[in-house]
Amino acid sequence: MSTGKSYMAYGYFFSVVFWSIIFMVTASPHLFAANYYISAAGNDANSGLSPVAAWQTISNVNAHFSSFVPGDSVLFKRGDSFYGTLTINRSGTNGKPITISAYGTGAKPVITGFTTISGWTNEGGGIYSKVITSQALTNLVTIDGKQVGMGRYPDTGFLTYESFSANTSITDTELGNTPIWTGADLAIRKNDWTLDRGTITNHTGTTLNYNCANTGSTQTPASGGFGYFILNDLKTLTTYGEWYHNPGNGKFYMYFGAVDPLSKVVQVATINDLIFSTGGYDYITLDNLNLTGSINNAVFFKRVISTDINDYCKIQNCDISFCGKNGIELGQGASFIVEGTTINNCNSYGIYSYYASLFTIANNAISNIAVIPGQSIYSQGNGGLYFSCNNGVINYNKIKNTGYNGIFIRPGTLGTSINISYNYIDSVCLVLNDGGAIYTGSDWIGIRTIDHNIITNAIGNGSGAIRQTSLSEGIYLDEYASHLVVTNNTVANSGNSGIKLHKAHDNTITDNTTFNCQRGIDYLNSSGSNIRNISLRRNAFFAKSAKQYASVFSSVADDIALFGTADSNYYARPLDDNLTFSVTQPLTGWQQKTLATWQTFTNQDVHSRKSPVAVTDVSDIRFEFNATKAVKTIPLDSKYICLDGKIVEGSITLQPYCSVIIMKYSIPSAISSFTNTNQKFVKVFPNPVNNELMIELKDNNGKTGFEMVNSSGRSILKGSFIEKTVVNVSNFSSGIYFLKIEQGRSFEVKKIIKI
Ligand SMILES: [Ca+2]
Ligand SMILES: [Ca+2]
Repeated sequence: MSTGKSYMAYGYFFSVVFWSIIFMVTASPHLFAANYYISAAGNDANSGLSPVAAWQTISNVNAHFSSFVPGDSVLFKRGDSFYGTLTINRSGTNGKPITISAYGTGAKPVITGFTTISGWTNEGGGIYSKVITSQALTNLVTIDGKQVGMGRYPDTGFLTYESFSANTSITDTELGNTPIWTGADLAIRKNDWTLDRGTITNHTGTTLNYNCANTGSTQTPASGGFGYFILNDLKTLTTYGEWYHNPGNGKFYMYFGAVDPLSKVVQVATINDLIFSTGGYDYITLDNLNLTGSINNAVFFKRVISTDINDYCKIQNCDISFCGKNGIELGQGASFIVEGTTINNCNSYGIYSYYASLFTIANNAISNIAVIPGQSIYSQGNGGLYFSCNNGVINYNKIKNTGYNGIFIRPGTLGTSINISYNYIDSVCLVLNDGGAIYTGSDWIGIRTIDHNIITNAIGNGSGAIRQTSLSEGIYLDEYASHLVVTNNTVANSGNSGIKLHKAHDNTITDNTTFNCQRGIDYLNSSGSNIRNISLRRNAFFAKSAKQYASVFSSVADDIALFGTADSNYYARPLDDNLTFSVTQPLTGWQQKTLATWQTFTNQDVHSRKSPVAVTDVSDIRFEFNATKAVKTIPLDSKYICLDGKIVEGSITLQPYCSVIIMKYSIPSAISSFTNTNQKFVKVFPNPVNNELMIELKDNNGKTGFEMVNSSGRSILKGSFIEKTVVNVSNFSSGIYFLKIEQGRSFEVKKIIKI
């Protein structure tokens, strides 16, 4: 970058003149905690000990860092911006962390790795270039503050390879001899959940040889027929904003076409990591910083060896954005805390950690993670949070727009308690398939609790895959997932299922609601490992469309009835509340079942129910959720009925992280379908009534329920009869009541006046 040289010379000049002063400071470590101030208008020759004697540069902070003592604070001036990597190589202690924070007023101080490009060279053909100084090949570029992906061919979508050889070559019969793509990169979809990156080592005819040394992936494609595209090559620059960085000559190229490059602000990340702990330093706090523009991570606590851990590190109230790899990467550490922090526009993960324990991830907002296909340096995964962990809490986070999973939890070596609760996750699996908003697998020793999360729009993306349709789940307990308690969650609008169990065992699924998912609950035993000991109780699986299933059960063995226990669930599809179960097993093949035939088939779900009412107009179905910490009141435009039959009107209140499904409840003014379909006639008299109300249903031979509801929708009295009954209403206060007479799915409502 152009300012780099003068900056270096300046630093060198002062370092010669003032080195002895600095030496005195560093040579006699101070005993008491101090604040060090850094301002863009400061001077590295200053003491740094007050705002008027502020230092100026990150490199000067780095020069002093190893002499900091526990309790020291490094304070960057608000409103100012600093370029470079702050390197941590010193620990704080319990109660005396080393803190990197802000002073003054205004916007958070910015630590940036961005170089703003000026002085473009016109290369012709709409392409402009600039030699830049960068620590590595960049992986993050913005135009006017908006991220743009690396140049690619084709510009959108995928080419298709018909065949492959191991993890070394693909053959695409449509691929021509020219241009020669040797040296370019390959983004290769190997299966539903993997978009790998490789380097093309040879292009001959229709075959591309490649290696995935950079991602380290050894995965071979699942089959021919998946997609790929080419990137990281100057020849791919054909549409506005596409870029290529040639690390060999340092040239950065961008395609502008007819657009004037001077009219655009182009920023290129040229620093690997912005806050970098070399590994094994404890009690570090990052507070109120704006970290933006890294080739790799904004914050990187490196794991050097298994014992070299980063304990008690804390990141709070920071804004992290535009990271070529992860927002935060924690190699290993205990008692790791990230709170009140925003993380946006990262190519791999918002927060990525392996070997984390006793961590807390709370009240963060994480969005636009790994949404540019092929831009991640990981072969798979890529999403909001990734934790390979032992103990931890993930709550009150908002995660929105992720390429793959929202939250991906893997058990650590101990596998003790993990609590994922009160998170709001929206729009996941925007690039890949076969993932979920909350995804986990593997046997687990402790308990994983997934509680009170709100999940919407697990979309799923099949482009470049053979299966083009969505395979995206709200809560996904994948292979061997065990000892999970999934409770009080809401999942709406999943491309595939609300809750999916794939070869999972020993799990408890209670009090969850799924709405408008292709499959409400989905059990899949795809191979030998059986699903067992699943307790499924008090959930509501609500299919909004007649094309959706409330539940889907598939097994390669005839063991569906052995999957576990189930009861007191709602399997509701009010538009067509009949064959709401899809059941597939070898013995009987694929069958659709009603709740009744499902009950007979499994001997489960004895007290489970369908929708209390039928719905003909889908707009009469209303789904509301509350993904905030405050109680929410929702005004109602009419009377509605809840799944449990309760009538609500005026308004309803929703507790935090809860949801409700209600259906418009119009009281029929005349005789309902009951009379029409059953050719029966209900007689209710006298009306108006004073003491005793007679209800008669001639030639009736089945048990028929009745319910008296007052004018505000409250149920007053319930009972049943066969041909006739007498209801004593003498204690009722005067007014209007509704008498609902119900047999199976048919019902009739009569208006009764009590005098
Ligand atoms: Ca092809
Ligand atoms: Ca292109």
